[in-house]
Amino acid sequence: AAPIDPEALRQRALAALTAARARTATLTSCVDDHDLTAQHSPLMSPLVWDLAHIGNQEEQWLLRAVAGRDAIRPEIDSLYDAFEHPRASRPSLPLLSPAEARRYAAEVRGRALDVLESTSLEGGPRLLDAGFAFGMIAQHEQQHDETMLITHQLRKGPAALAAPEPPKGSTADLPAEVLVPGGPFTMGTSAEPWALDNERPAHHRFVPAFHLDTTPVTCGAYLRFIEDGGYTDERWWEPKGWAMVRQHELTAPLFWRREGGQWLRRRFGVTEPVPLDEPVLHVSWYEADAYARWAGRRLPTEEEWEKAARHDPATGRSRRYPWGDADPSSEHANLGQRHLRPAPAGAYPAGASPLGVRQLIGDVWEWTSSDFMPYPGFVAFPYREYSEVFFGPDHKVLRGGSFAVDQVACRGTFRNWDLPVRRQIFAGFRTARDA
Ligand code: AVJ
Ligand code: FE
Repeated sequence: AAPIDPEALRQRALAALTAARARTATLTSCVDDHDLTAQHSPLMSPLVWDLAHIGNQEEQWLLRAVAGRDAIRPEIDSLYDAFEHPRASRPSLPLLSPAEARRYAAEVRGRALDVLESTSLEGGPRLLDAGFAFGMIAQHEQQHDETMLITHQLRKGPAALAAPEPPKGSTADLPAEVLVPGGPFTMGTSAEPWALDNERPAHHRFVPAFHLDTTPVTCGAYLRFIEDGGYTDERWWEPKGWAMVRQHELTAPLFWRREGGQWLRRRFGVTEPVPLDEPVLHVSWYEADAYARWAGRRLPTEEEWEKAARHDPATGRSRRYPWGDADPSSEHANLGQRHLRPAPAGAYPAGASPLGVRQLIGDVWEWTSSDFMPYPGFVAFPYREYSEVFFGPDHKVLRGGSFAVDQVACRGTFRNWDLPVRRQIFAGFRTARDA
């Protein structure tokens, strides 16, 4: 790939940081101070914690690590260290108030932009190469913007956020599944300048032929699983998933409820009939896995997902996105909290892969069958706590990003992970079968 002009990189970093802060501002100004400091779920931090944590990470990496500055408020570091305090305990910490957190994040940002202006993005230390540290911090803020949107979804009370409807879509003229031919492909990347450590390095994998759903599984399809007694039939469930279903008496995805013979779901403070043509959302890995088994299918592996998303059969090359190497536009994918819900299955024809797979990027995170493991040649960078400490059989990989993810933190190689019991994240799935 051609080297990127340093001035263009600087502009790209500035744009990514600015977009992230605009989203953070919306998510932390649409509710009052009570809602910013309250704990809306033991699974989540108070919104004001995310806000100051965003500023603190930016200070640690852009002001201290890159520019060698002293800490602005060294006494707050431990409050905003995600490993020191579990989420449920964060409301009882002496956190910065909403006004203090805003002031702190703004002060850090002002100084960080000075650093961006005065720092060379060519060569130099690896942390700065191609503006990596700035890209990493923009991604970090956008990841917390997704986390904060999850907190908003868990918050009781009337809607505080609004967005236009996503584009329409239909599966009427689409095949149910696509055959991905067997053969090698290049997984991961060594070229994408802002790719995080767990996406690296590029390496070859042989993937046998398989069939993959053209679109994510819809609420309508998932409803057939429910109505066929899926939640009461132990045959479909992994033992730990079955135990979860029994213990919590699960009968449907999170935020669904049945009333007067109708399935309703609550979405950002608004209750509506379950939209049958929309990808199902708020299911755990265990539910996705059980649905797939009920359907006589299975979840795709992570490498199957990435091959479907990136492999170009015409050239044998792995591309950045299903549609090619171009950055995502609003024609390609439902990203960036532009719409606060997934688009119907079959939307975004311009975002299809060469084989015709739709909506791999955006809409809903897609559970894969794979454990979160390092690629051969993995090197933790720049800190072990981003990825390395999470590797192992406890976490399952999710791919493709949701409507809540910004494009800076979403690409064909991007890997997300979570515990298989998690349901509050914006996750759905699609299914596969051996060819
Ligand atoms: C990659 C989404 C699992 O939110 O725990 C944010 C991202 N890491 N701050 C998370 C992250 C540090 C991470 N996930
Ligand atoms: Fe973080």
